[in-house]
Amino acid sequence: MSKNIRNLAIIAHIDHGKSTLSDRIIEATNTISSREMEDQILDDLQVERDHGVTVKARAIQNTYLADNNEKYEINLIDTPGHVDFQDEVTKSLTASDNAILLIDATQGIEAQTLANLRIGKKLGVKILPVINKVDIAGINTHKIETEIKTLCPEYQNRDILKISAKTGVGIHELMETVVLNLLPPAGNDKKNYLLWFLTLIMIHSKVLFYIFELSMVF
Ligand SMILES: Nc1nc2c(ncn2[C@@H]2O[C@H](COP(=O)(O)OP(=O)(O)OP(=O)(O)O)[C@@H](O)[C@H]2O)c(=O)[nH]1
Ligand SMILES: [Mg+2]
Repeated sequence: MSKNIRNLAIIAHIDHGKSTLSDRIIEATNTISSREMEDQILDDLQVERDHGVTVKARAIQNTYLADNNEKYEINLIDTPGHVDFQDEVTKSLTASDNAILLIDATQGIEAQTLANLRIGKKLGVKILPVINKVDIAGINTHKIETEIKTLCPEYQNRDILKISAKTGVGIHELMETVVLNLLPPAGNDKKNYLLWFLTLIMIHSKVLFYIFELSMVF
């Protein structure tokens, strides 16, 4: 039943914490045991681990037991933030009904924040803006919140979620917001699954090409 499915991409400027947030979501859903868990676990290509940069979107299916005692399937895609890999973001958003737009509290709105938000809106994806890295001392989120509300007027009268993907602060509230406020897939279940898996195949088929490209870049 698609009512308890959330197809979700995490989008952001480079280094704003998408892969770290993916780790926390994987933990919150017990998808991978704590023994097997490691930082930025979805960045499994050697080149990604060497440089701390995501180059290839990754999808992972998680089951979340919400406070209302219902189970939700959270199909999560961690996308790259580097402008060279924007194609991956577009494909990921095509398969998603929702996107977490993650904003680093120390950096604010940046070029890829805006570019990815534009793609998401164009594709009709529901955007959930979230401010990350609130564990860092001395940050002031007021200006970022005002900017977010200008870019996403639907949040004008709502609090913007603030989290630390590193320490886990705010992750439970984020998970509950995902299941309560974000959208289930519209329409036919079989068609949705087909689209999801086709997108995964497309994403994975590009990996060899990216490894080749990166060997030229780094
Ligand atoms: N202090 C602090 N650091 C964080 C937080 N979230 C992520 N980081 C750090 O920020 C850096 C980048 O994190 P990533 O999760 O790799 O960022 P990303 O958005 O996936 O990066 P790309 O995929 O390359 O765009 C790492 O050093 C993380 O440890 C946070 O909440 N607080
Ligand atoms: Mg990443």
